Amino acid sequence: MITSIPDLKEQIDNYLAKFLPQDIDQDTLRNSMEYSVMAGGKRLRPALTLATVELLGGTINEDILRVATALELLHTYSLIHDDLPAMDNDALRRGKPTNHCKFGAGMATLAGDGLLTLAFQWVTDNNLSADIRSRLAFELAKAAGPAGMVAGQARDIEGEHQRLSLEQLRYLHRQKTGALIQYAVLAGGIIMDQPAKVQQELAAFGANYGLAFQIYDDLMDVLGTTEQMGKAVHKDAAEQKNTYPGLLGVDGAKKQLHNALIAATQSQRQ
Ligand code: GRG
Repeated sequence: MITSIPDLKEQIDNYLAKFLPQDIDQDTLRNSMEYSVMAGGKRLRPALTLATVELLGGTINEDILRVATALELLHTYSLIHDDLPAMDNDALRRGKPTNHCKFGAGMATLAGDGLLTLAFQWVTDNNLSADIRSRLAFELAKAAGPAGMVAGQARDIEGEHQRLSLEQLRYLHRQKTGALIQYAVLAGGIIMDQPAKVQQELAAFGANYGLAFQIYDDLMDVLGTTEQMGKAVHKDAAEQKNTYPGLLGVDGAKKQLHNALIAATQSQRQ
């Protein structure tokens, strides 16, 4: 059975609303963690895991939902920390005041720490086999940690002072946003205990899809909305240092987006 994306999102939202508060043993910390997790968001990463499980013939149950929603916890941690005054110093996220604007930088840092560690708890305290749980945790550490997302964020901070080449930018994106999206797909394959060849294909699809997602996000920053994407209403691309439109212009970025999507659809043949 293939569940629709809105239904997947509803299952994810319901799981988070029910189980997140149960694992947080301090009132302000609970409010702060819940505030950002329940602030909205597309739930793209857990939906990718659940969709991959179903495409591989599996059925969503509470154990699988726990692993998938762990990705949303981890993703939300990255957004809270990314918004902190010491990083991007953003005031709005998901249409609401950022966590540090509402709870202060100290509590926001702890909310992120709590979500990151709780993600590993959820990936490992479920009824999947010990082998699957350990592979899920290992791959998540590689994707989210200093070999993946954290390294990408470090490249991003350093890149603020220099203009990156396209190759450097691609690598930065691959780590900063691509690694977690790639993991989201891979996790579906691990849950379904797929052979190495299928895992490689899922990883290739995830990497290309993650790149396409980031280029699209860059383009949206310049063009505004999907409706405006085809029109000539856009900010000066030169303002967008170290983004695809900034390096290649809007048309060049659109071409790269097209290429990444084609590569994603052909991943099983690579
Ligand atoms: C702080 C270690 C650390 C890492 C932060 C992912 C990240 C790294 C920063 C986010 C910066 C950013 C806005 C990147 C653009 C692409 C992106 C990840 C957008 C947000 O993800 P969505 O669109 O957001 O899935 P929602 O709110 O829908 O969940």
